[in-house]
Amino acid sequence: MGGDSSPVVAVGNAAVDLSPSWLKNWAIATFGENDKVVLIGGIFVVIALLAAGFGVLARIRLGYGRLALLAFGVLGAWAAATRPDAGMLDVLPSLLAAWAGAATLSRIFRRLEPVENAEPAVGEPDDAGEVAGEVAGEEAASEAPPARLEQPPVMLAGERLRTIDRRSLFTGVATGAGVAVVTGAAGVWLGGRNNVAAERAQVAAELPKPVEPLPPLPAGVDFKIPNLSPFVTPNHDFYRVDTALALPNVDPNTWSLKIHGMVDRPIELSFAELLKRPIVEADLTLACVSNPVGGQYVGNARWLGVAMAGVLREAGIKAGADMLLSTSADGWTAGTPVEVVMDGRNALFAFAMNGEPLPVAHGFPVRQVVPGLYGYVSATKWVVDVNVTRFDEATAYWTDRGWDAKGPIKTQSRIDTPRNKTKPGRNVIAGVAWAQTKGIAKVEVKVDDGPWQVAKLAEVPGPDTWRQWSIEVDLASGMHTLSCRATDETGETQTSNGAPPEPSGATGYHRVLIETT
Ligand SMILES: Nc1nc2c(c(=O)[nH]1)N[C@H]1C(S)=C(S)[C@@H](COP(=O)(O)O)O[C@H]1N2
Ligand SMILES: [Mo]
Repeated sequence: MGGDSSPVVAVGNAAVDLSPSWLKNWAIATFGENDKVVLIGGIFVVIALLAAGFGVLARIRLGYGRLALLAFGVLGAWAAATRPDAGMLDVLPSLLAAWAGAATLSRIFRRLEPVENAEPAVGEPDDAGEVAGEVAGEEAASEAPPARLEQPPVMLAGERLRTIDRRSLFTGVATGAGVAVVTGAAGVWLGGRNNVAAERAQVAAELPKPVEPLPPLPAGVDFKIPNLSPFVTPNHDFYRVDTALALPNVDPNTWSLKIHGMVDRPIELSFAELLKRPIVEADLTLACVSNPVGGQYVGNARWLGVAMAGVLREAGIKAGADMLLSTSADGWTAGTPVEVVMDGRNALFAFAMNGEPLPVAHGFPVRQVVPGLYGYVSATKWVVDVNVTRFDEATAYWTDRGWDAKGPIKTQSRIDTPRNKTKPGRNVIAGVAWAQTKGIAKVEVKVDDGPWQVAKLAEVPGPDTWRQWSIEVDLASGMHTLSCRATDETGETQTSNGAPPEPSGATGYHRVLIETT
């Protein structure tokens, strides 16, 4: 059972999967990392509107309201059961929620006292099956004096006219709300059983040492300029992009990684077995293909992991295989070119990030990190399975949705500061640039239509990380456009041609409009 059996999360996940790529891309671009909050908020709004609609249905006939709730529960259960990591228990929260809703609805309606001698207002709809009762009611009403004025407010509810005793209506609603809170809390508590905080602490206590520990980062990697991205992105600031609404809680004690498909010897590694292999430490910058020019979906960390190439060599990749189709615990997939992983770069099955076990949001207990490739084709979090296959035989999650099958990162640079306002006169302009596996050789900055000026570069531990840059310029008061561009160590300067993220990564120069006052 995964963490996503809550009706809201299950429906949300299904909505994410069923929605067209353009909508997903728009959501990521518009709401950024808040896309999931917006989606879940939207689902709550839809549910509230639906619930109001069910109430109206129940007024016509209580059974209709109950039926609508049940249908909604079945829909939620279907969404939960069709998740890639679903178990039988996952249908329970939706069905229980629907049952609780129907019970609350009945309770509230039972509190509406039948009106003994009121008649329905002319033209108000009533059940066709109640004609006899209606006639009888009309006869009764014609015998006794109309008592409607003395009655509490009347509404048409269920099969009969009922009055609302306000106090019992409120206690009924309050009971329903109480049941919702208690069952919701129980659901959160039950979900919390899957919480892997204790397992993470255990891994932290026994984090293995790398074969060749990296020297501490030289002070020169970081200019320490206010608002300039620090060289090392703290884990809690690291961008997060994934399709998971509820994070997979994967227990390292039961986790295993299967390597199979076009291999000589399929292997399955437990977490303990993985950690017994030679441990590699590496500074690597990860970037998302959805990152617009100047965007924030890029971060740099010091990782601990096991070389993917070593594990794959042990399995023995058969001739003709050109793709590693990796799958996460929640069923997401990425297709990574074999030759890229085997070419000697630091492609890792990583288990630690900046000195601590991977945060759950970043793939605990094990994820892939491949320098030089966008995350969608390489950086599988919560990885459990690698199928060695061929690009002409298999496709992966985002390639099925129109993105390029192979996703080499594009050389990029970004202005971090200033971003909108500054003082006239001498100013420091600073940012980061990245071209993983190639390295950054030069960054240039242009003010308005002036000449390209070469910026100062910070130190870097190697070619796989981003590189800070800075330059001092004089700015007259008024509006200015600042642009930057990077050249990688192969001598190639990033293209000025603008392209959107889809299908293979954004291009163009980052430009910011600055007002000096
Ligand atoms: N299981 C899983 N892994 C995934 C993804 C995902 O949706 N599910 N998204 C990928 C994408 S598109 C990127 S850019 C990176 C982001 O990693 P981060 O969230 O740790 O920054 O994870 C990759 N790994
Ligand atoms: Mo991504």
